Amino acid sequence: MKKAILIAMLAMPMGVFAQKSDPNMGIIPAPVSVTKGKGEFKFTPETIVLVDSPNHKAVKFFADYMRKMGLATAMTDMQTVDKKKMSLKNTVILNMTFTDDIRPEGYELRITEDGVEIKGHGAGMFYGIQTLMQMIKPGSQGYATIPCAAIRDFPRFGYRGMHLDVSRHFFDVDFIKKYIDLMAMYKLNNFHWHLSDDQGWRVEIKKYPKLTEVGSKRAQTRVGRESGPTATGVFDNMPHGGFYTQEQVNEIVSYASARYINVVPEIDMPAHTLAMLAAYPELSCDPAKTYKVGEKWGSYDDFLCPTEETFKVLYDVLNEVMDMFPSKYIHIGGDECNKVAWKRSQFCRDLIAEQKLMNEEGLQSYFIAKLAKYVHSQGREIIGWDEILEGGLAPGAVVMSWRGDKGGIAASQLGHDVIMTPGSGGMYFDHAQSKSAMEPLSIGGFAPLEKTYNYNPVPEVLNKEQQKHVLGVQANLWTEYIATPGKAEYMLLPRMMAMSEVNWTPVQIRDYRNFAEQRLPHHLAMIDKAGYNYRVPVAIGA
Ligand code: TNX
Repeated sequence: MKKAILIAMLAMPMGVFAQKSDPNMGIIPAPVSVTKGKGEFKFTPETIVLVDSPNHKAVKFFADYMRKMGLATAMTDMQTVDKKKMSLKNTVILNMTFTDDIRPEGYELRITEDGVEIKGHGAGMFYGIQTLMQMIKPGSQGYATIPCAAIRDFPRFGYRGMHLDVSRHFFDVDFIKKYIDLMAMYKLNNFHWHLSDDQGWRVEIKKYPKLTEVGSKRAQTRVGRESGPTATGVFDNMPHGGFYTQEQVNEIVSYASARYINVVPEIDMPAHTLAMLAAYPELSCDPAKTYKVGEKWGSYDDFLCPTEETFKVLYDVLNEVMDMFPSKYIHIGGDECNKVAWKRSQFCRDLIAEQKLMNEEGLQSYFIAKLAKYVHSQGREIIGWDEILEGGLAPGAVVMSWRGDKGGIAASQLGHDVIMTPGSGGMYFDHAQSKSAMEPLSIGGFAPLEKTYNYNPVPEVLNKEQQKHVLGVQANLWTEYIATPGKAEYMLLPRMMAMSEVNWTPVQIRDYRNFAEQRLPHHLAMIDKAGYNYRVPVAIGA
């Protein structure tokens, strides 16, 4: 049934989707302002592409894309042409040295029958190119058409994030690049890479080789649900592992940077650290115990002990992480610490008394504050999950609000920046997309496309000043029940497109029907052609 709909859809000519009645001309995320023109620009082998900054990375990206599409041969440096002699007909101009006032990351795109011009600096130029790419209708070799329009555009939020958990299941470098490609298409600019957790440590740290030698491998994985009527308690008997070398990390960081995407690394602490303890038990509160990399999901009672020795190791690890990742933000986790190991530990009880902390919550806050202080001393800022509010926020900490909006609200009222990523707001892409029995196994929770689309990231209770602390929105893809690239893409798409619109498009323009009925089919066809898996929304509301 689903397949039949998809085939029928893909069989339709692309033009059908960019109908006249669609005010957004098929573009996702919908631009700030679109004025449709008459007619179209015809791209031919004679079309000249004029650029004022030939070495700029956005230009290089465009050149690559055009080559792949079999269009335009070369980018011509504007300085080298005599403008007086040249007719401006049949040209595409990428203009980065203009004086008009364009918002950060914004662009202007004009398409007439005579030519195309994009104005924008850096990221803005890149996003103008992304929009243009969505509008190009390929013809035969060397030919294409683009409908006439004038578009002015800029994002609603500066932090537009997509997360991926590579600890519960490892995904290789090729997949990470494919993931980043999608983010670029939808104008997302922060890739949150969840590199460590109980079930696997995934990044090479030269000073502590056992983190990957031991911590990146688990002997088996428990399959099926953890609890409830379908819980199995059965293990698959299959070793699972993998990690990224520092070289591979550098490759990913520069691949992302060429697409104006910053990579935010996460080293989750103090809990979710069983893989670390398996490698270095001396970092735990009970070093005599032996620890195994986690083989089942959920939380564990063992995690890092806040000794000076532990902090020394963590600072070393963070040093290597900061060398690999130029990101202003370093994510230190902070979630789901049940404090059990600390309650059992005499050392922790003494530390609580010595530091005059209230209790274990105070200890969590002490722990995060020390990490924050260190990261700040290196000129970076920390992000933590909303549990870092408990026992007091570290100065300058940015909060990721995942347990609803309340953490985000509290943090912005305290004057801290926040990133909204609530499970209850449709931002957990490990949740099921429909209630159909056909959906693959997922962690539980329900996040249909429309819910993601309609999420409001700026709660009304915040006043104007507090609202400014909402840096943007992120969706998370936790991979307990996602073991393959195909399933990851299925869970990601098309919800990521809806999330991109929450991040980019002014609220007044957001319109779910227009998104789902008039624009989405064109995008599903595009990603299908690019080789991605995705869920086909059967009908509106499905
Ligand atoms: C909660 S979100 C977690 C993750 C799980 C996720 C599953 C967060 C900070 N912690 O460890 O993978 O739920 O949805």
